[in-house]
Amino acid sequence: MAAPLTNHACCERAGRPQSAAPTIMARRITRRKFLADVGVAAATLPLKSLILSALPAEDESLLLWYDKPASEWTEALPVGNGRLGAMIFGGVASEQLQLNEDTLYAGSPYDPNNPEALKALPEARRLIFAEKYKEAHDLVGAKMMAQPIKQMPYEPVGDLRLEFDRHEPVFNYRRQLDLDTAIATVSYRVGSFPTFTREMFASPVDQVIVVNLTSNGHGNLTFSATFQTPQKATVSTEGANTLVLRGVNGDAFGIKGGLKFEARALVLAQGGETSAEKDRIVVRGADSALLLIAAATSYRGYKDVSGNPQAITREQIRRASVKSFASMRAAHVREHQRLFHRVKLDLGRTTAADLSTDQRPAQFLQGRDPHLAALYFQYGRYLLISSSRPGTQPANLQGIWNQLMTPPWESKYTININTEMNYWPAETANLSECHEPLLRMVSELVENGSRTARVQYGARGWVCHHNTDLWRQTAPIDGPLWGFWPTGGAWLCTHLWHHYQFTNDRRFLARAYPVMKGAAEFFLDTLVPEPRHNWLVTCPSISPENKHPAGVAICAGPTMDTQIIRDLFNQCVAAAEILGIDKSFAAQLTAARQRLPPMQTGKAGQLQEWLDDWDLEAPERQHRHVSHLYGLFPSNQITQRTPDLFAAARKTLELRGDVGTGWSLAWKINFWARLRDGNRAYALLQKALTPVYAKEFGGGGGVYRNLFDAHPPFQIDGNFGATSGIVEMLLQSHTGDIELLPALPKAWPNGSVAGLRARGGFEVDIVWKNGVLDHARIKSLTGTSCHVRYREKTAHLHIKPGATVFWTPQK
Ligand code: FUC
Repeated sequence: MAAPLTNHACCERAGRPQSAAPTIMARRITRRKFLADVGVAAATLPLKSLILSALPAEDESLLLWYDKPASEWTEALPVGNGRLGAMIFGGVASEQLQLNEDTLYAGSPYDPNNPEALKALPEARRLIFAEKYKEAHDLVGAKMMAQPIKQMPYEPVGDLRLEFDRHEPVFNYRRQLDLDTAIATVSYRVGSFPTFTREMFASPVDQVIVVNLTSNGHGNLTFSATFQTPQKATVSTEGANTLVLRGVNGDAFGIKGGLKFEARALVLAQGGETSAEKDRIVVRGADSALLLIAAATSYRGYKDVSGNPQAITREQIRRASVKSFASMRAAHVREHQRLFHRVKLDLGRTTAADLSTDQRPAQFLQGRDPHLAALYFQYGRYLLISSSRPGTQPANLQGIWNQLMTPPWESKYTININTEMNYWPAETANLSECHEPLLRMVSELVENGSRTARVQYGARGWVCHHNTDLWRQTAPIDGPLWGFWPTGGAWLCTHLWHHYQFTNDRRFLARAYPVMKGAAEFFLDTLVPEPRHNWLVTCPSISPENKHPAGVAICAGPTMDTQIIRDLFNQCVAAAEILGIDKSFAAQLTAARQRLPPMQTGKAGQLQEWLDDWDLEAPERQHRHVSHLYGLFPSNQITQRTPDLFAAARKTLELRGDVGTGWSLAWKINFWARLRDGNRAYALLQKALTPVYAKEFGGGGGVYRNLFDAHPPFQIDGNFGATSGIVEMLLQSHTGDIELLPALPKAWPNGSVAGLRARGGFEVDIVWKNGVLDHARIKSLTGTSCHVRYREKTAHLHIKPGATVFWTPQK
């Protein structure tokens, strides 16, 4: 993990003015009409502008579109380049781009480790083994939690506001996000004026957000641009055409803000007049205008805040301003499509797919819109590309999109499920590069994690509990019910191994190995024998956030911990062998692994969540976390090759039921796919796609109008989890075999997918007809041999890297 890592120089709504609702003439505008209008607009313009406004040939099926502006944040459309994000509202009188930069968190480097924890540790263990759980919970809460007990929130930069003079009456309004080009477009006609069009994107190539305003007439564009922000910041102008927002980040939970940030917008109008007025740039009578928006903070790393955001944003704007809109647009689309085009999914299309996006979930629930599942799948890929690129911060609870100074759960990294879920589709849905920010974050946790291990446990190695933030903090937060869980860092380490499994990148493994080894060392030092069987267990720990019959979560050796540690130890042993190093350490791990508790089946035939058979007496039987099924997904410890555990896992899921928050439903799609029950996985996908804005919505998971997943509130993990679940229905490779269509639901009798990835270094295309595999194509990226399976048919294939093999089992 020591590879040089790019250092990217990279409001609360209440009380902030909202865009006045424009009068929208309620006439539905079709995509054809939209393109025709834009085309007409282009036809009346000089050649240069014509190139600027022409929409390219695009995959028509991958649009989110609406016939009204967004009236709330979860209706706005997200664009992002991994680092910079914008939520675009598409207002007519007033456009709002709510802006984020991925290093703008509150606080500064800090040390929350609790020096009293180590003294309390033996007593906490004694109480737990004496079954005095409530007393142990109180002790852990009083003596062993981080100080402060919260981590730092992710914060917004502010909004770019555009106020337009012509806004009534509006005809032919349409706004869309094209997943294929990663461009958001707003288009409408005002009265007898011709069509106004805005194209907007966040360029990963030029590191700016680009807004291009056109109108198909001369001198029609009159507007002002300004910044608004809930931050401690000032808005000023430079020259006649530059807006500057300059501020400092917030303090939080007693930690002082230590970051400076700056956003700049350069307004380049063609024709008309541009001038600066106090805190705004005013454009009058222009033909078109190009806005370039840059934002950066002084964050240079988790212990370095010495960057110069002014120099960074000036330079980014300077570089972009010498390029034409057309060339920036083309470079942006090319870079997006380099990643996005790797996977195609066709599940069939009906006329329901022509409806505006907010009407489609209801159709999907009626079984009338199979295409929405494909759109949702590709939206997950779009969101990962837009929120996580090499060199950026990993996607947090909201990806990179957040408008609040105090967002839910601080919009940071919850690593007892949510952050991992964000990255489940990274390898399988062919976006391996987008995994990089998470993999780098794991290595960045080692320093603070080693301090937590030493200070709080007197242990070697490193540990991270159930959350981390920009500052890579690792101590237990929130309280013992949620936070006293030492296995978060270990779970993240399994991502290092998975990346290797999919890529066969031995050099990466060599860099990752010390990180994995450090995580394992922590457990060699802190696992303790439990009194009944002498099994080695974590203690204190919790089965994430779930209370057992004593009414607290604190316990010893929850099943999930053992499963994660078993994976970590196995993966370290395998990595050491591949790398030809560390034999004696591997032997220690093998010996310790043999003393871990086995997975146990309880009195209802379920997989036990805890060492004791408590599941039926636990107070929240339908709890959203199904932590002990980590062994089923994402791990491969429970498969058809372990039939008793496989049946017990199924029983556990049946007992839990199908209710859940957004991410919980998404996890269950993956579980049912691994249990090879495609119809049940599909039923969960339907729940995940329930419109939360429908009157009949009963709570617990679903989607907003912009197809963001609802916990509720918005949390992006459910988007990524469902994307992963759709892959798991079509292709699995966790048993060593490449399994084709392991959980195909009846709802998708005919279809095809191209470009999914399988462990071992393969890319897989699958075509099916009438519910049966027609053929598959397996391309070797780095692997040389694989075992392919479709139902009971199997084949062993030898494939040279770069070569493709065609497989038709029936014929
Ligand atoms: C965990 C979950 C909550 C929420 C939060 C961000 O604590 O139990 O449901 O997703 O993370």
